Amino acid sequence: MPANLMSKSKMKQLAEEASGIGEKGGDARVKEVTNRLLYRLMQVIDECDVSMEEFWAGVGFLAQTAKNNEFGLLVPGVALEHFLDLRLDEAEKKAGISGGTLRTIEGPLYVAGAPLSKGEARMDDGTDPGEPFVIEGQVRGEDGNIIPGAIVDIWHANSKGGYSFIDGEQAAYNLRRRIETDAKGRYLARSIVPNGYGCPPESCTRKAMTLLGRHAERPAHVHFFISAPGYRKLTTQFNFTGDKYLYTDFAFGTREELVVTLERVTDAAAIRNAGFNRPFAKAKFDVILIKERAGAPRTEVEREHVMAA
Ligand code: MBD
Ligand code: FE
Repeated sequence: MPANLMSKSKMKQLAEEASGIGEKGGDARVKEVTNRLLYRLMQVIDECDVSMEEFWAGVGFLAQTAKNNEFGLLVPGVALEHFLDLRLDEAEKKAGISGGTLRTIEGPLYVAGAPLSKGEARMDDGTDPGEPFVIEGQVRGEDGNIIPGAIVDIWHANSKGGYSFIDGEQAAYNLRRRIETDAKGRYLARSIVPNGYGCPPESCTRKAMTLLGRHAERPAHVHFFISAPGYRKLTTQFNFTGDKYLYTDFAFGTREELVVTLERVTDAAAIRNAGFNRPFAKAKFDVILIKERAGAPRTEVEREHVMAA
């Protein structure tokens, strides 16, 4: 069948009717977004001459993605989560907000309710054979003021690239901690160096990436939520210099300002001081928060989060 069989006005009329545009009831916001989505979808079907078989294969793919509870993975894979970040960056710029540590995607693997401690935390349960890791930094405001009592919520993968709760192989809340910054605004985490995450072999997301000629891997990264009273909540991550996938992250999370060079510590006294029994890696990740202000776009994102039992 040839492309462009349909007139624009016919597609427009059909999308409007299906979205209840002429009806009194319903939700105006839902109607508007549905109408625009449907009209564009009809256009794409017509322009690309999508066959019935292709259309239903697409429906089947989305159904399987939902069955796998995998939309949280597919969304960053097709750059939409990063796109939402870029829009929020622009909205902040428009509101006169600049400076502060850059945001980047939350991703689908956060688990709420991690253990909370003051100043420092040991994040791993001691069973991971990976390289010991110290993550430390200071939380400050845009004027350079230190922020004691900020909550630094950290989560990352193990040395196999797996997340506790999600992979079903690790203790509850392993590699997930909340640390309250000390009187000098500092936090310190003892952990193990994470490996990058790869989408599961049978996942719809990996299958989609393969069809797009892309890989389905993330570089190693450490996730953060940082919050403090009176400040804008920050969602971010850091990556490591030299990572194989640093600039081809399938989830578009890498930002140059958030790449940290790991320091390798081999000195015996320093190893003992850090509470380890072998050489370790150290990352310094300081954070600048922006003061909350009236009229600024929200950075606290309401989305579904699981809690480990
Ligand atoms: C991750 O660990 C992640 O952070 C994202 C965004 C997607 C998949 C796995
Ligand atoms: Fe992650």
